[in-house]
Amino acid sequence: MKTDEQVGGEAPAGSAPGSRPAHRYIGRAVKRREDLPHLTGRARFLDDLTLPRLVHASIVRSPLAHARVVAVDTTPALAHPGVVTVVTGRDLDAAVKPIVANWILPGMKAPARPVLVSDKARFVGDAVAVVVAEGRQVAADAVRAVRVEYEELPLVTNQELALEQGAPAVHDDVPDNLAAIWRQTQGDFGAAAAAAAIVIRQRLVNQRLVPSAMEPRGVVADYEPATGGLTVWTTTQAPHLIKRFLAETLGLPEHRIRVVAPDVGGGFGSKLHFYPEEALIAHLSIRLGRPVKWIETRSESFVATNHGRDHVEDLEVAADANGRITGLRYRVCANLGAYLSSMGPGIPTVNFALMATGTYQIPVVDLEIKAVLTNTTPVDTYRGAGRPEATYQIERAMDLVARRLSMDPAELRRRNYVKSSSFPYTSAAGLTHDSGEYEASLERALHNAGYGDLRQRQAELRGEGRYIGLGISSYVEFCGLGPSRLLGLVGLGRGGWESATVRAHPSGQVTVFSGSSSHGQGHLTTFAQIAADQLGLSIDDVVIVENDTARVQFGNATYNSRSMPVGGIAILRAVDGVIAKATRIAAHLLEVDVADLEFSEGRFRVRGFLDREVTFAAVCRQAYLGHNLPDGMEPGLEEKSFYDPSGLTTPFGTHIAVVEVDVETGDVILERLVAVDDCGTVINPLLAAGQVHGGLAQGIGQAMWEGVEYDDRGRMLTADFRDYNIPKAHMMPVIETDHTVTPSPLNPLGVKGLGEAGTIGSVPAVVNAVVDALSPFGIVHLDMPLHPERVWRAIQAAKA
Ligand code: MCN
Repeated sequence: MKTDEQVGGEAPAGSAPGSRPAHRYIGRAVKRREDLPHLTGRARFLDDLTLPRLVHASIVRSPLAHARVVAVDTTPALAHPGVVTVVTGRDLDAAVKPIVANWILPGMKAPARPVLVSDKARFVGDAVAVVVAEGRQVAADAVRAVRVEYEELPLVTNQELALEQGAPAVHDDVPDNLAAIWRQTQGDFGAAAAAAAIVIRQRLVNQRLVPSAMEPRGVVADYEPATGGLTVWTTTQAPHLIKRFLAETLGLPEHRIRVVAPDVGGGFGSKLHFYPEEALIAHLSIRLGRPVKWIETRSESFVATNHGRDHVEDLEVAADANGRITGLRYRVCANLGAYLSSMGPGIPTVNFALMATGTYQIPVVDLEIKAVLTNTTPVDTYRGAGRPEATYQIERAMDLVARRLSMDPAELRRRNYVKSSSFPYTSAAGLTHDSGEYEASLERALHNAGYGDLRQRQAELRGEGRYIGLGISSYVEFCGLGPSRLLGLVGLGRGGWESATVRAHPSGQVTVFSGSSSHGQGHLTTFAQIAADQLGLSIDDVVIVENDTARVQFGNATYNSRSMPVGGIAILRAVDGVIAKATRIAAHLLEVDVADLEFSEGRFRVRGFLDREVTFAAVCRQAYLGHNLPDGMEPGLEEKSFYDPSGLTTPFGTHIAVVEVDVETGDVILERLVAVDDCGTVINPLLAAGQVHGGLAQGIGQAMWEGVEYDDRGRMLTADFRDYNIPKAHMMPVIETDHTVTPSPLNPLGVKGLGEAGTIGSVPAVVNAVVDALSPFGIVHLDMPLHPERVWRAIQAAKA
């Protein structure tokens, strides 16, 4: 591990071709290149797009959580001036295939999702019909004129109730609502528990969350009948995957489809998946021969865009008298909503299970996870996707054990960490951790927080009737989903690679085409840092192109914080290919062997000769002139890579929360959040800190304020920002970020992902802090969100 001050040190100048040159940009706080268009109002979001003859779609959504669709009368809507057409589920059936999950678990029952329902609606917000009109407001008005006759059916929103005998079936072909069971065991938990000094049982709830991206979803589709070409602009994190799913769902030739993600205002995992609206709007454009636009309203977004989390977990943890954890048993019930979204089935099962033991060396794990269908909005990836839920489990478990043994929670963690000499380390949960320094991360966070002093202050303040609390959370997660073979083994129907093409122009400047798809992460800056350093160019000589399947070769997507550890390495490899060819051209021009050349700062020099050199730009020029190339070499200078990583990278860190609880009102004041994160080599500390800040806001939001509630008819009680409480700036604590650097051995840059660290580490830190503050009342656990009423009631109950 290196500390902050050592990050970004200069490598010796003048490296041989193929070795890593000096870092001029990597490790530096280069300002975001993508900000200027945003700050000057020149960014192009989906709704900025307009086309000749554009018509607007608005969707009729079910107001009922479970209902048979008896009849749909479109006549009054069609009579509206300006309405072009109204299409119902029955009109669609033959033309558009239903959407299927992309993550298929063994033995899974996978009911498909119709693009518009024709038989029954399965959640409030399910799409029943669509109105297309000349104007957006006309379409929205005409939606209200579509008369749908429903026969209301019994419903179930809670996953545990959905498993009870006689519960209403969300899908007739899954009568017990149980889509999948994931079981994993290592060792014998019964024996571990029998031999343990203590066994603690605790029920933990990871409530349902709304991802709340700043920009709701939207789609514009434009079909050109003369060529059969279809262009779809969509607010997605995964344009290349959407292209494939569009072809499969609409039965179109994939090579005639172009998908573009314009500027996208955040996604947090919710814009990763193929949604019915993408198929629907594309189909409407084909049907009408006109471009069609659909923009999700904020109210629609609350019900129609995927939710996250929604786990109920029964935890058992066994430990010896010295605080060594000897076994874990989890019984989890996960709510997947009314349909299996693309990655939905794998998040609470595979993703969660791999993280079950956290940063600790725990020999015995016994997991059973039930993935359940209910009459609610589908649940899929939300920043962290399974890893926050698992971290919450294990980090609450650590505090519960520490409390029972009257041990300091920091000390308990020290006793259980995977030791730094043990890497690569394969946990009992089956995850190989590539590198780590868990104890060092803790010590740094304790130091930054001033832990010892805070504990002293806590004791003093208690004497004055004031209750401050300290919460620690040490997390590890996995990033850079791959390799492809692993994804195949766990049933995820896509590759684990990422692609890049590096095109050197005759002038010596470079365009990099990446299959990743930035939607706020700053790839135009960080990817350019990587390419510019490797080529010895100014960052101004590098342009990054993403998000357009017609311009970029192929790609996967931006998710699982994979862009740096997978997409970044694809760029590095393609750059290596360009340098290798350029070196051969340079050797030819200088009439020396390739081995006699060294490449640095954009120049090929003959070793030992100060005046014998040729610039990268001159080589590029010659590559395209083709006048003087080595025999048999093709002109041009462009290379590509489909980089498939050899394993997962495992970033880690420690977050410490400091709270004060007003025991009269139950109000929690989150005073400080101290975060020490380790994502290996940091490409850009400024953007990295921004990523951590954003993630912390969402993690703190879950711990303190956010949560979806349904009424007994399956209607969301928290379906707008008055009732669904995301953190505002003034609600945020002082955030203190720092990092350690433990490079990944799996890639030449030593990078790991970072985009989700904030949501993964912070949630249990905050909950642990509040429970710690209230420990004098005998409170050992509180469910999230920790709003004042819940905290106050717990205090009253404890006092009683
Ligand atoms: N970074 C770095 N050094 C590293 C790793 C990352 O400097 N070793 C910085 C870079 O600025 C990089 C950014 O962090 O551009 C994110 O890189 P990475 O961790 O590889 O994550 P991805 O680019 O693949 O982004 C996905 C991740 C996920 S999964 C969610 S969810 C998420 C997130 O990123 N959603 C976001 N961050 C988001 N940020 C914004 N603004 N909006 C979202 O929707």
